[in-house]
Amino acid sequence: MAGLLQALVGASEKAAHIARLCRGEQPLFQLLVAEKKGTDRNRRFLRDFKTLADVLIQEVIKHDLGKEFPDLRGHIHGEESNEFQTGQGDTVTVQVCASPGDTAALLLSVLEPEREAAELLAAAVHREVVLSDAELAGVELGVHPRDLAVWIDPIDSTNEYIAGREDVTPLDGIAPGGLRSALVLIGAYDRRTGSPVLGVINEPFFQRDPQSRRWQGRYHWGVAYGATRLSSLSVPPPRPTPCVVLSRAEGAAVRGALEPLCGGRLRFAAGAGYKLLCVILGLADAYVLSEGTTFAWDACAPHAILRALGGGVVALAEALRARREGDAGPPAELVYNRPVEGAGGAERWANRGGFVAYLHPQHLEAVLAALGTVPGL
Ligand code: 2IP
Ligand code: CA
Repeated sequence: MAGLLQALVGASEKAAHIARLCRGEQPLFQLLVAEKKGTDRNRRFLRDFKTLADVLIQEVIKHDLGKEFPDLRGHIHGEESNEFQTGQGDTVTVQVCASPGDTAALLLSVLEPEREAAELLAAAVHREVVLSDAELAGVELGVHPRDLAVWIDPIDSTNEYIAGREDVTPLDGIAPGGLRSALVLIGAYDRRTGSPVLGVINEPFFQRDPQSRRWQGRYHWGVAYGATRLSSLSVPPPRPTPCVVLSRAEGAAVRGALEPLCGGRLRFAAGAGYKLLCVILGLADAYVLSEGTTFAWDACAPHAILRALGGGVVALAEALRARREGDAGPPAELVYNRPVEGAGGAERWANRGGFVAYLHPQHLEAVLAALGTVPGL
């Protein structure tokens, strides 16, 4: 099916543009912040935020993909609900309207009295993205949209996006936090098997133009369908001693078990998507997460790219159980079409039991062996 991957990339470019626009308007940005409530709360954070940018970006992606590929309608899911609570306590359903004027009017009901900001945003929502990417234009896929569904994380690492630190120095190429870790993630999975098939990661804040000081982005994509493996990236070589990236929230037992394996090369970074990207780019050899604090929308797109490059994301608790039971076969990968039984809200789509993301199978095996003795895992 020609055009679907290009459409995902185009949607991610539009999303990245909106993400930059919202950060560019500092007084407006303050208005955009609303607190997450109830079951949508990610239990890790005491205060978790969603922004109008988040909600709007998700709706734009849904709208644009659904318009071009009607077979996908009803099968595009995301982290956010499109209900936005205004400072006055009203609920506004954020959506893309028929014209930029109508969209601006809807956005103004949230942003009042910032008319100019609402109009800027509406223009970005209705803008047509033209990609000039010859390699991407040449990709033709043998997969039909009616067999696929989509997970969107409109802005992963929302906390870093809101805090907006621009001066975080990378360590061996890995930024421990800051705007660099805010990413747009769009992944398509096979509706029947739940396997990730197409992935796009967009980095809206990749670097600043030295002259204009404006943020410039970049994107990466991957395809893993049947025997087809394609990516905008090539496979980085494995390090003899692996480098493992972790969340700062990871506990002492996991850190302690992995440290000897890495010869001290444990790295810490914000953002689930960003840590997965570090593995994709070869900045780390594995990303280990021991808890169910990420969701389908965090992992689907990066997972498709990892598969395109010969790696994967395996369910950690399940893999360790299988190894303990003497099963030495390839561990089960995460799937994206199966909600957690008995769970409600965001928890339905939690990656329960954690995961290991890797590029080279020998690193996966080494990580599983190191974690095999950790009590409670
Ligand atoms: C978050 C975000 C966090 C991550 C968490 C994700 O998504 O990526 O940074 O925690 O697991 O669900 P950590 O940084 O400790 O890995 P969002 O920002 O979209 O809520
Ligand atoms: Ca996320």
